[in-house]
Amino acid sequence: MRYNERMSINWYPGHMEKTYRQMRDALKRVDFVIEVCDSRAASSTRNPELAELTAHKDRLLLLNKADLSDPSVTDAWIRASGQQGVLALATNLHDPKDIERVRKAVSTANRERLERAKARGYVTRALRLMITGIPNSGKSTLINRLSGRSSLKTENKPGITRQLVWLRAGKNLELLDTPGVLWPKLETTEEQFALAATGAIPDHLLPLADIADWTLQIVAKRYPAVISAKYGQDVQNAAALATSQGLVMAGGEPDTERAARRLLDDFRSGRLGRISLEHPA
Ligand SMILES: Nc1nc2c(ncn2[C@@H]2O[C@H](COP(=O)(O)OP(=O)(O)OP(=O)(O)O)[C@@H](O)[C@H]2O)c(=O)[nH]1
Ligand SMILES: [Mg+2]
Repeated sequence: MRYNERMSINWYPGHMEKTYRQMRDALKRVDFVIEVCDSRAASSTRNPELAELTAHKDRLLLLNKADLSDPSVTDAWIRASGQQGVLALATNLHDPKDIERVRKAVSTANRERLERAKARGYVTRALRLMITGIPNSGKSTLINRLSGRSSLKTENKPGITRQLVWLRAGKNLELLDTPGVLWPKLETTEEQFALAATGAIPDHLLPLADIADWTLQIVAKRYPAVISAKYGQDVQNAAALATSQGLVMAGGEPDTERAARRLLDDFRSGRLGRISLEHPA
């Protein structure tokens, strides 16, 4: 079955609905929120319901996986976020320097909180920091890095964390890991494919060849030289890629599925170069 433009995906497992309720409750005790999105698709990988839920809190946005996205586009997203009043940082969570930058931003927010508390004569306590974001954006990785331990399970597939978990990091910081949450209905084709291409929703929700075709089309439009440089030929879709790469099935038919998998693996691992699928308006 090929994808029909009017189809909308409904991937809203029960734990996501429960997570919203638990987050709303936990927010009463939270001082600061970090939202983690994917810098390769910094519009589709931000959940508007989370922005609404945390609007009254001090917030920081991480444009994560910045090692895989186009640096100039990521800079443009940082500026766009600043104009909307939300401080944003581009991060590669596997780079200790970036973890240090996040730590500094959190310390600055904490200092302001402590000064406010002191002025009112309150006894100060550890900063309570909630990490939010859509599935597979890097939330648990961030907490593992900030706490210097690997207590949380992380994996390059969506839906790994299923429960809210508080962790202590030293005497000044408490961290709350949350399961990735989406919204009940993904409405637009662009949004669905951007989430699929970046691995925020499971691959089986859409035909793999369609995810690859969409990705190829965006890459060709925004980075015209990349496809021919990588595969030796310009190809418009997964079927053509299969033919050009000699990926054929037993009967001689092009193995579109294998070609789609190869293209997506190359994109997701950065072997196509640093690519941003979405640019600010
Ligand atoms: N290349 C790259 N990979 C990253 C970065 N940050 C996290 N990852 C990888 O992204 C994958 C997902 O990370 P997790 O920390 O499990 O993501 P999560 O947001 O907790 O996901 P859920 O629990 O499913 O919501 C893992 O394979 C991480 O190693 C980054 O900055 N760059
Ligand atoms: Mg997680």
